[in-house]
Amino acid sequence: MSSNEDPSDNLTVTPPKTWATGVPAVTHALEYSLGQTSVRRTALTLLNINQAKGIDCPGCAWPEPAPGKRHMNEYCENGAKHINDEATSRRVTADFFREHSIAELDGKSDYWLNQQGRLTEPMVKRPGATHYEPIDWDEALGLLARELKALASPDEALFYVSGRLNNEAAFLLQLFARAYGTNNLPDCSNLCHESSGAAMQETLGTGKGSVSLDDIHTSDLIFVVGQNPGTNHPRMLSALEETKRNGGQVVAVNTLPEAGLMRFKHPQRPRGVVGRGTTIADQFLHIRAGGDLALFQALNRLLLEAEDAAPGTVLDHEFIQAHTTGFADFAEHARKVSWEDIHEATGLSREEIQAVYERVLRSRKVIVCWAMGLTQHKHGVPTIREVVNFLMLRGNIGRPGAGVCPVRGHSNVQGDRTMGVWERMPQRFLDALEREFGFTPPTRHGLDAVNGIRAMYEDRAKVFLGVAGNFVRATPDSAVTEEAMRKCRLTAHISTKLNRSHTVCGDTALILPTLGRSDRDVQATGEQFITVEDSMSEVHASRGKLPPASPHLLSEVAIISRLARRTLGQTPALPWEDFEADYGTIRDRISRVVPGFDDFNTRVAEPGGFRLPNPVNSGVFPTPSGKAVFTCNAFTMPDVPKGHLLLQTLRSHDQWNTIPYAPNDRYRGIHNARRVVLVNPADLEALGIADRDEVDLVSIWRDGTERRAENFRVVGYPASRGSAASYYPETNVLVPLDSVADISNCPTSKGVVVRLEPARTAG
Ligand SMILES: Nc1nc2c(c(=O)[nH]1)N[C@H]1C(S)=C(S)[C@@H](COP(=O)(O)OP(=O)(O)OC[C@H]3O[C@@H](n4cnc5c(=O)[nH]c(N)nc54)[C@H](O)[C@@H]3O)O[C@H]1N2
Ligand SMILES: Nc1nc2c(c(=O)[nH]1)N[C@H]1C(S)=C(S)[C@@H](COP(=O)(O)OP(=O)(O)OC[C@H]3O[C@@H](n4cnc5c(=O)[nH]c(N)nc54)[C@H](O)[C@@H]3O)O[C@H]1N2
Ligand code: SF4
Ligand SMILES: [Mo]
Repeated sequence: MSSNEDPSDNLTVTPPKTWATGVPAVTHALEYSLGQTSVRRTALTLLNINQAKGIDCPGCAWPEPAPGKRHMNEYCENGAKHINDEATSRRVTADFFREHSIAELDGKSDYWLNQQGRLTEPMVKRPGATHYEPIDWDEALGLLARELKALASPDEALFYVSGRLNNEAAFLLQLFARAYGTNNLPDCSNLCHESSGAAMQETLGTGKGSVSLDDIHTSDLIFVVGQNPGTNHPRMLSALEETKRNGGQVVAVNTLPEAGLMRFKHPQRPRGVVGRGTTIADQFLHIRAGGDLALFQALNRLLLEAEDAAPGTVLDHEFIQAHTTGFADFAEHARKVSWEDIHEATGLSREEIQAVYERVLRSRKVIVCWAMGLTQHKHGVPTIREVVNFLMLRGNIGRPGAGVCPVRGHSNVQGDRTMGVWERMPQRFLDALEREFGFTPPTRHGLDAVNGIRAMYEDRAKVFLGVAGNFVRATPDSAVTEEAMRKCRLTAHISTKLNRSHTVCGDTALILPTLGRSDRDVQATGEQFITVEDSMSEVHASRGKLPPASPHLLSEVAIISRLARRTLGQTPALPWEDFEADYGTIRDRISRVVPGFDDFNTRVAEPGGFRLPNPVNSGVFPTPSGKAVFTCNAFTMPDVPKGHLLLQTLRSHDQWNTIPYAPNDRYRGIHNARRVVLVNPADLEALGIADRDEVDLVSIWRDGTERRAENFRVVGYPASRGSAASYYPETNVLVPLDSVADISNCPTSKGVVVRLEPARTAG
């Protein structure tokens, strides 16, 4: 893949930062925004972002404070970059596709493709053609409908959704897929928080987090585990600052000493501009990669032993008795874990763990927040189950200031699931669809992202429709995935910007350009708004403010409605035309199908919207037994042969998922290069590799296939011993398709066994 990258190997390295945000953040945000668009459009987007009647930030899923408590600038550096990357004034036109063949575009970097600007009209690549050519909407959707109808079975089609898609369009897409006859609805959650959902569904009976922003503010102790909020959820730092101001404490657990976990300078407060800022982590645990299960098991053992020594003083027996099952087996299991193994797995000393444990004992209200550092490991699900055990021991579920907090990625990734985008929606949801729309949805579970790739590779799936993402670059084993896509009869993408999924395509390919969050959306009945659900289950409206990027764009709702009509026909039960004309009619349907959405149209009109109830906060655990479940989680350590490292593939500060904005990672001190691998200097010495050596990353896997990512610069960095870190998506080529988390099937993007070899070719 090296030909796809920018020749930007002008790597300079500065010491990692020990604080996040502050004034440089504002400067960088404005620099990127003004590089994309005018002062006027930048001002329009930034004044409206995250305001009660404005545009929901298209970045991450961190919630906004209640309407009365919002700042005038309720956004972060990266939120400003994300929205102006969409609001860019640059345009990709039919001329552009005439000038550049698909092969030529495929040779360009992900960065370059994105920098070309907004897509402006529908395009088609016909079988055997070398270029995309213009096609009108009618013909494009007719073509797609014809291909869908020609399949031997609806299960030969895949409908991929990423978390930028709004609720209304997501509801329609799953409705269309199921009315057409398949549950093949892979989504970006399959690659992201699937392990969280799997672990919490089993133990708590619900896949969603239980805490609100108020809980964060009033908690006594917050764990931030396997997460880099300074880059990926920047306004979480303002929330943690408030926790600290209210006397709460923070423990950060990470394989890297991320700047945002250390100290935060609020860019919009005088103290943040001139002062030293706020210390975020009271204690930092520099854990070994994959060691978190052992850490929480160790804390659980200490709590159980303390209870043995002074019965009735440590555990919340009332909670355990009233609301849980499986305690005795769990306790017996957790008591057996040995300190030797814990030390080996975590790299932490007994004293460090003891100090955390004492903080836990002093705290009445504890929250654990986590993200990809837990979910994308082979034992991600058991690790999160052990986190649930830990919280339940002292009754830290379902009361104010306490609970589980999986911090979601995309702004509406949680909402898309609520709307039914999941290959295995429960039967009660399918029954509700049947009651409302009068057809019987298929009950056989559909394909997730990894199984979808297998199906395309093995010619079992032939038509792929992707909405709001970049499937080819988001998924593992790039060589395999690319071949799988190229085998399809038809690949189609509803997108705002050009990306690799448009250049790696099937026999026929369609680019269906659409409105973004920031664009005004006017339909037959007038101006429309859409809705989203954030990481804390707050549902609210978002209204685009800018003139659409092109007069030829259709909204996602319009594209999906028209496609559905072309494929299935318009019936009184499925009035696609009405849905397109008035999104309020979609919300009426949602209110009758999806629990918690009664009176949707009225309630979402309130400033700030409404919060979906989480049953665990009312002491209800919708598991089969009606109780929360303690689990026994086998103690696992990643198996890394001598001379190898456990590589994590993560985000730099200057990218949105598969899309790099610039080759910089300011907080980690990496400038002008993305093909770098961060390794502990002591590991480098043991491996006989020098700082700045040029290496290939070679991943080893049981199938014997050699997966290689070429020409990376080694940077000595305080990564925990035995681990390494490189950016995604350049390293996806190294993640074997079969290397997935147990139970959740999430690719192990944070646990890839690699060795560093001297570069085969000069970069
Ligand atoms: N600016 C920006 N914001 C984003 C995104 C983006 O691309 N850019 N993406 C969005 C999306 S979709 C998501 S899912 C989130 C992702 O948010 P994060 O999960 O913060 O994203 P990653 O960059 O993958 O970082 C993983 C973190 O886990 C740590 N880690 C890795 N392995 C381990 C381990 O074994 N144990 C522990 N304790 N820590 C470990 C890494 O050092 C790193 O700090 O961000 C969202 N927000
Ligand atoms: N190795 C490795 N792989 C990973 C990860 C990792 O940490 N390591 N993280 C995984 C995670 S957590 C996730 S969530 C996935 C992300 O995977 P995806 O969500 O599939 O990827 P994105 O990069 O967010 O998709 C970007 C594209 O979305 C389109 N887009 C943007 N806004 C809109 C919009 O409003 N409407 C429409 N229709 N299109 C829009 C644009 O065309 C843009 O090019 O990647 C996963 N892959
Ligand atoms: S924290 Fe997330 S949602 Fe908030 S402004 Fe930043 S990127 Fe947007
Ligand atoms: Mo994600």
